[in-house]
Amino acid sequence: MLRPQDGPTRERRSLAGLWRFRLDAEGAGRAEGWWRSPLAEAVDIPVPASYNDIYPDVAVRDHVGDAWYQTNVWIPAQWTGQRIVLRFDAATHRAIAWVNDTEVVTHEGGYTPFEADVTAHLRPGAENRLTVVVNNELSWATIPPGTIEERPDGRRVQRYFHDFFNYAGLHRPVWLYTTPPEHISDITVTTAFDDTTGVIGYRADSTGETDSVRVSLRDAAGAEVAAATGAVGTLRVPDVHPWAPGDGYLYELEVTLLSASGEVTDSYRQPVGVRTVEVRGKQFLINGTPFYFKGFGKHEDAAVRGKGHDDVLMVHDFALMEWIGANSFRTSHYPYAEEVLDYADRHGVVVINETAAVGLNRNIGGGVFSSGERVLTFSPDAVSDETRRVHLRALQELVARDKNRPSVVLWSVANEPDHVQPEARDYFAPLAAETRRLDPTRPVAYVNALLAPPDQCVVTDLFDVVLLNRYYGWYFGPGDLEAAETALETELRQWAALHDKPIVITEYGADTYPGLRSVVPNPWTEEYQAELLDVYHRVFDRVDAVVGEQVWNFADFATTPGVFRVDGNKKGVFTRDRRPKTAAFHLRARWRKDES
Ligand code: GCB
Repeated sequence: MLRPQDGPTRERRSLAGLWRFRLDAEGAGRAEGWWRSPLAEAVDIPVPASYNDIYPDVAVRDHVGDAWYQTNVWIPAQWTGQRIVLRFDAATHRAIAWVNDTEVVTHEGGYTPFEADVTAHLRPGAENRLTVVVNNELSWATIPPGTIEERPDGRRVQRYFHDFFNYAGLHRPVWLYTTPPEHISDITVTTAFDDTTGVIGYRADSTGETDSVRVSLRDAAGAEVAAATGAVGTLRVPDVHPWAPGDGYLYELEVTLLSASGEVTDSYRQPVGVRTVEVRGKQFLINGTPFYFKGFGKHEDAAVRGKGHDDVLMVHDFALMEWIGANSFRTSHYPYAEEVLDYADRHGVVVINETAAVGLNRNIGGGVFSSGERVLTFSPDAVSDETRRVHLRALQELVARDKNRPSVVLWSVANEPDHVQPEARDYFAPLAAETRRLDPTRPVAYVNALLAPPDQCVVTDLFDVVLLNRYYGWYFGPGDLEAAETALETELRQWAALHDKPIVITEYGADTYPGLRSVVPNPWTEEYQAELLDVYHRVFDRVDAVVGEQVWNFADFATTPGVFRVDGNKKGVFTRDRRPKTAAFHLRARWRKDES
């Protein structure tokens, strides 16, 4: 799916700003047709942002159900004759949109874009009304899943099994953009090397029947290095400058659509990073060179704006990651804003790209393991065939969105699902197969939680890389780092003996209250976090199959309240306002030790 872009044949308009907003817990708006007139009893709401923390009101923060957004937009008369598209970069977790009185699009899933051709419904040269209802309810038929508790007093409370706050709303930009009626609808690129020559396969999809396609590849200085005609083809670039970790070198592929008479109908510029990814035995190779992941599991999370995308915070986070020596991160636990992936592409930051399939496990709740009898996760009343259909669709949308990104080196289909119940295999086999079919160029993995010893996992052989979240010394044996060191090493060696696959530790860490200090390593102190990380690092350095370490978490983040959480999850190496804890300096010393 192409992003909106300005260019000789296209124009885009951001709809960021203050919209009108109204909560609708009873769902009256759908029956009463609230899109037909100016939203009554509305307050201002900023877009993009999560709505939950904008007002000091528990009814807003903990709202369950519909929330209505509305704005008015002037459409320039010059847009007449163009195709006009309304695009939401995300609406969490589902939405319906109307232009004036007409419903134009509906979408399920809170973290991938969707759009509608609204040419027939907008009036150019006039003011138009745009209304969106966003709904945040989670069930066993949603990704992520959840359940709604009906209280005796009539309140409905959302429960979920993931450990981050269920922020909702229009978190990401909303656009109106134009394309010519006949236009480029999609571009796919793949890259390889023939010795020092870059080989770029491309495919341009378009709507016009009689059009022809011309492509031109320019280097970062703007010089053309290859060109071709035809909707499908291959370009060769001698002495190619590869995209590599730490070196986000991008070429630009300009695709031009020509009419039968040779006039330019449409054009689109697609960034291209030339690189390869391969899993060979226990190694993870980027451009044929073993790669070691250093970095974090992150969240899109900040005070007030919740999951609202913000360029200020994004650039700051990337700057802190560079300061600390990180070369990678995981989009735990949902696809991040496209601006974030753009930045990673341009700066050579490596990304493990994850779907929003978090919490597919009835034996863990919010990172905390239940101690009782094991319950069934895969069953008609929990994770069912319907869940799998929604999950599959989420995967398809993620690959469609991010398939051309050099930063993305691995798809993560789920975080910590139940991988022990035999039915897990039937659930994940088609998802792994479909991801490979959609994208044969990248490895596929799922993220494993410590539910059982390695030989009891029924799905690892379906995947290419072993991704492990481990909490020895925290949830398992809190306070005992000696035991943690032994248990971690024993387990990692078991994985390495069972599977000829690389291992990345995608989570390890300890909750840490900033400013709490101790001369002996006590849980929750800054010293304990730093020492726990040091212990893990000693083990990683002794086990060859380990090809990466991503600390949980980059920064403290909001969760549902609970006795295990102090104003949110405190496993951040940085606080929520991005101040370093002691562990940050330990990580920096380790991750930048090769620099003089
Ligand atoms: C996990 C989850 C993550 C939690 C973390 C924790 O295993 O993947 O979402 O936040 O543990 O801190 O409990």
